[in-house]
Amino acid sequence: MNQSPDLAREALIREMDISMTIKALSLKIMAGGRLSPEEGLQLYQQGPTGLLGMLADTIRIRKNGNKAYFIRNHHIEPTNICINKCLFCSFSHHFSPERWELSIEEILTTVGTLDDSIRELHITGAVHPDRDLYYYGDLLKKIKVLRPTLAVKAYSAVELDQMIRKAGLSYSEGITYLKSCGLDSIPGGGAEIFDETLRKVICGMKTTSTAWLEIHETAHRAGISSNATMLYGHLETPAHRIDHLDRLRTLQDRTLGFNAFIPLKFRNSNNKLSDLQETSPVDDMKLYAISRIYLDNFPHIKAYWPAIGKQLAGISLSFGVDDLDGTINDSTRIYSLAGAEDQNPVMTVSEMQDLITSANRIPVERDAWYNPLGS
Ligand code: V47
Repeated sequence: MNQSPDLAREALIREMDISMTIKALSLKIMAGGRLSPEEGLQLYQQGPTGLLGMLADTIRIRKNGNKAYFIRNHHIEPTNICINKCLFCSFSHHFSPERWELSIEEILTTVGTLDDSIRELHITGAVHPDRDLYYYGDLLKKIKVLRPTLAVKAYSAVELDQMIRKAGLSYSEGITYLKSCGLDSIPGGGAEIFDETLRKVICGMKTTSTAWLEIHETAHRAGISSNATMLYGHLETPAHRIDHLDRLRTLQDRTLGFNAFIPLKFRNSNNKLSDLQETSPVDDMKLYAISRIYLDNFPHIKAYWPAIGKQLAGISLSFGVDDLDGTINDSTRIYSLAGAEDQNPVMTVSEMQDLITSANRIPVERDAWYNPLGS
């Protein structure tokens, strides 16, 4: 008699040569249970990568079936001039040979050239000392006049923190204002690592962890959804990673406002942490898997392929990932400056579809809210 895939996987877990603790935790996940931070750390540190991949895959199927999403999108990075001095950053002008500052007119010229099939504009960059809330609000308004149906995902919590505080407003007032200008959602950048001691070391001048979480919570309550990220592979420990995931899961329990979690692999070129070795692909996949397992209330786990390369992004579809971000069209510099494989990140739609199909998933083009688009 044919067993259901879940029963077959449970039987396999019972047969595996692993400790009783890891077996019990694995069966708990198969039964739909939630891991405590201690259990999450145990499974992450002691569970074999293949087992974690299988558990993550089970959760992925339950949440998203065999679909793997992608979006046609474009990035705008308005400036690389930054008040922060993060050790991992290869983007800000302190370390880059060139500094840039796009004017609103220059950004609008780019937006005007975008093909109608582009669904989402991702605007993020550095924290410029002179630009303010009204400048960025004005930019949103003008984009919406030019392209009313283009979804705008803009300004990380770090950028929002600076512009809203500078305007003397509360987070709620600032976000409500930006929403009235056309803000649709918020990207997940600036989360880095939430542990306060380590955060002080790698990005001590940046928005605090508490403020990052508060800004996202405020946005969710204002009807603006967002993403979450974690920068991993620098000085953090497995316990720091689980702590980061736990703070996100706790917030998501309250608001359900996060769409996707995106693990961001630290790349070591052209920054103050360049002597650190990068994580191995196996470490990367194990982290993707534990993220899918631990964040049981996040609908999507996204692989940002410019950060890890196309090949590994394809493999990540077997470690809990159901979203490959976008076509991008060579519009971001954050990862090329940090030494990523694709110095000019572009993925055509057919390349994306082939990558997804070759991982035995069904490619689904989506809009900014994960609604599938008609084929
Ligand atoms: O916050 C900076 C990271 C982030 C490096 O929400 C680095 O859909 C690795 O948040 N090595 C910005 N990472 C990018 C970001 C993002 C990207 C794609 C999609 C979304 C989304 C958000 O990039 C920063 C930081 O964590 N970063 N420097 C580096 N050397």
